[in-house]
Amino acid sequence: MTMDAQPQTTQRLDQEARDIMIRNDRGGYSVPTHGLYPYQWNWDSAFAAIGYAAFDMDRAWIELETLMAAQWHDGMVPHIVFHEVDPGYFPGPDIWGGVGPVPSTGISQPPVAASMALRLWDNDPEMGAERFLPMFDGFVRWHRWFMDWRLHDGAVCITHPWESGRDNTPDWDGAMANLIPRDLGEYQRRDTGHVDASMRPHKSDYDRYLTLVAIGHEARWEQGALHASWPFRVADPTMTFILLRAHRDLAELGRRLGRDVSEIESWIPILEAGAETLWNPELKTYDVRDTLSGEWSCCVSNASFLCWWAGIDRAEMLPHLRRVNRAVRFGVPSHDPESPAFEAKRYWRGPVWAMLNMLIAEGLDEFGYDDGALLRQNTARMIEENGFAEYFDPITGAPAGGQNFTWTAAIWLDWASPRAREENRWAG
Ligand code: 9WN
Repeated sequence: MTMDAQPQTTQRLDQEARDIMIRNDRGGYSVPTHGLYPYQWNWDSAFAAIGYAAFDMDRAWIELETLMAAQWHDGMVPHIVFHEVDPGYFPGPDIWGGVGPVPSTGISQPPVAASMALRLWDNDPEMGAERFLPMFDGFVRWHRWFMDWRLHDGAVCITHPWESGRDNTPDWDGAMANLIPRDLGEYQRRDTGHVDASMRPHKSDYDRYLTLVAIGHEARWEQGALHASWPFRVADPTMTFILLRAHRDLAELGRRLGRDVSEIESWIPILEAGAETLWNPELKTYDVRDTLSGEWSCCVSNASFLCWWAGIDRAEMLPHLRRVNRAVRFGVPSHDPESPAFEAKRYWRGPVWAMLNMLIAEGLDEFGYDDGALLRQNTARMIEENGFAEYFDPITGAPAGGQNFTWTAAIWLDWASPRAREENRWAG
């Protein structure tokens, strides 16, 4: 762990981060990066909003408003909103067949948006009520959609690896192996035209991703029909911890607006109990469980460490965090470096993701652990040395995936930059 950057370095990186966000702004929504991801992604937008808040508060709110405008009739807020068709990304709107008001995918993504909205309000006390009030009911309906369609023993499940945002983590290797892919014929991936294939999921993963999309599309994404027969259903700490925190933050937003928050409050103990069903007693960690086979994944991932963000402090987790971080130069690796499945450059099978670091660190701060401040410094150094990459090799820090990435720039502006820590009351 290292000292903070010099003021000139901070100024230069603050400017660079703002420039990236402005370049990735498509007018009302941000793309995660030019080329590789040409649409609006759900949790990327939530993080983008807090990045904008560092220099353009109005634009920050607009990011969330545009996302919520894509909400489906059943309450779901989609994982990708296809505002303008771009052949550079596959699978596009025709393959997904989303049935919302704007072309979109048929699954959701980790609902960090309410937590980021609370952060916007704290940053913008004068306009917070006015900007959030029109969105409040939509947020409640979205959170209710998770409670209606994604719970298993109180833990939140994903129905597609893309729903968790951690596409190819070893956490679902078992569930993916049990999923029989369809014969999809020839299809052309676009991601490997932008990024080296060694940093991306395998074709066998894509065959399964697309199989799930085809099943959903055929059923017009009608949750009632899909629920019983869906062939991939995995209880996930990412979703469980992030939704639990988001319920707490949405309840706070509702209280500020003078709204009845009893329904939201009633969801909190359900997820608290659900989170404990993700405790793997042998490995002594929060883990993923395949609800179809009942099997544990037996993985320590960066999502395991979101417990503090959710308000849960479990004694065994801190030694795990310190152990995995000791094994790398830049924490938190997305998969345990001591596991044979660890791959330093392959996407969610090892690399470090700055936005998960922020959630982990802030949770640690809230429980008074110095590890949060150390993680912030370590993340800042990783970005100073390696730029605003999509993700990073935890051993060398080498930038990986897409470059000039919106959420890395946003996390820098809101949290990792030494300037942010001085300006923002929430920074550790
Ligand atoms: C599929 C946009 C998204 C992130 C995800 C990340 C990656 C997409 C892909 O990019 O997923 O959703 O095509 O690989 O895994 O977390 O939201 O940045």
